[in-house]
Amino acid sequence: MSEDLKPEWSDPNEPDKCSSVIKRGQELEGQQVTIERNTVFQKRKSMEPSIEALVDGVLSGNRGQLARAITLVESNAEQHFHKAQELLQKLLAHSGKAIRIGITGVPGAGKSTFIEAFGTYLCDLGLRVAVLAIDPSSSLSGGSILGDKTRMEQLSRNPRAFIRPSPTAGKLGGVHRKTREAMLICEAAGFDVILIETVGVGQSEVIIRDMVDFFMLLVLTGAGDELQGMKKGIMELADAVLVHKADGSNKEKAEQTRKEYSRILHFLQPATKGWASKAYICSSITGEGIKEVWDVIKNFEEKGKSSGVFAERRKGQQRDWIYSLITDQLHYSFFHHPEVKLKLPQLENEVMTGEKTAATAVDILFNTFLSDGK
Ligand SMILES: Nc1nc2c(ncn2[C@@H]2O[C@H](COP(=O)(O)OP(=O)(O)OP(=O)(O)O)[C@@H](O)[C@H]2O)c(=O)[nH]1
Ligand SMILES: [Mg+2]
Repeated sequence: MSEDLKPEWSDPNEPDKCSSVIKRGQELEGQQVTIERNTVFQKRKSMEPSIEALVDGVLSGNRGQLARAITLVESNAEQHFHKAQELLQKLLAHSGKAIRIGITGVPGAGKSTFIEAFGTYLCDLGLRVAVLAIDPSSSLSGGSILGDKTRMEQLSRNPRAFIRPSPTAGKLGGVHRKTREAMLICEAAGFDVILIETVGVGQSEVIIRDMVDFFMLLVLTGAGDELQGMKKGIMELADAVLVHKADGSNKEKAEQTRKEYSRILHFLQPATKGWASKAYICSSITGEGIKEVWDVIKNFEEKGKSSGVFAERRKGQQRDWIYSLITDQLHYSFFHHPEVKLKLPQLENEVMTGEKTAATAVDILFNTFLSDGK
C-alpha cells in the first residue's frame, strides 16, 4: 500500500496506526484518480434567511419560512434576539386578526386529544388553525412533544393546520415571550384560530390567560373531591369549563359534573366582563359537544366585539406585555451581573447562618448591581 493512499488525517508519526486506508480505484480511460490533499471537512453552515425573505415567506403563508421565523424568536442567542425583534416589528401590522384560544387542564385531561378533534373540526369549516404549547416543564423534561405529535397525528397532517411544540425557557424573556411572539407570527401568516395548550400546574395558566381572548378549562368527571380542592383562582380565569371525555358509561357522570361546575361558576367573579362562564360536556372521541364549543366561542367573540370588551382586553394585554418583558430582562440582567454572581453565594450563606437578614443581603446585591450602571 503506497503512502499516498493513507488518508490525510492519519498520524504522520505513526502511519501504521491508521485504521482506514484509501484503496486505489479503477482508473477510467482519460481520467486520473487524484486525492485532494487540502480538502477540509466542514460542517455545512445552514444559510440564515434574510429578514426580508422571512417577512415575505410568512406573509405568503410559506410553512417553511413560518417555522424558521418562529425558530428565530425562540432562539436563545443574543444576535438572534435583535434580528427576531426586527422581524416582528415588520409583521406586527399584519397580526391580531385571529381568535386566540387558551386551553388548560390537569395532565391527562385530554387537552391534546381535544385540540386534535377541535382543530380538525375547524379546518373542515375552512379555517386555518395554528397550535402552540406552553409546557412549564419543557426545559427540564424535554416536554410532551413526542406525546403530542402522536396525539395530534391527524391534525399535524392537515394542510390547514400548523403545530408548534413548546419552546424551552431561556434568557431574554423565556417561554412567555416566545409563545406570544410565535402567536403574532402565525397571525401574520394568516391563521384564523390560534390554540394554545398548557398543562394546568400553576403559573402557566395565568401566563396563557394574559395572551388569549378565550380561555377554557378541561376537567374530568367524578370531580366531587377535586372540585372542593380546586383552586378558585383557576375557575375564575375560565370563560368556559369543559367536562371532557363525556362518552360511553362516563357520559351520565359528565352531565352530573357539568351541573356542579355550572353551579360554582354562577357564584364566581366572571373571567370576562359581561360574559357568563358556563360548563359544557364534550368528547373528543365521539365528537359530541365539539361544535357547541365553537358556537360558544363565536358567540363570545361577537358579544365582546360589540361591547368593546374584546378590544379592551387586547389593549390591556399589550400593555402588560411590556411589564412582563421588563421583569424578564431585569431578572436576567441581575442574575447575570458578574459581581452579583460573585457575591450571591457568600451572602446566601450568611443569610442561612443568621449572620445577615435577607433584606440586608438583597440591599448589598442591588447596590452592587446598580453601582456600575450595568
Ligand atoms: N374516553 C375518552 N378518552 C379520551 C378523550 N380525550 C382524551 N382521552 C384519553 O385521555 C388520555 C390523555 O389524553 P391527552 O390528550 O394526552 O391529555 P393531555 O391533557 O394533553 O395530557 P398532557 O399533555 O400530558 O397534560 C389519552 O389516553 C386519550 O386517549 C375523550 O374524549 N374520551
Ligand atoms: Mg397534551
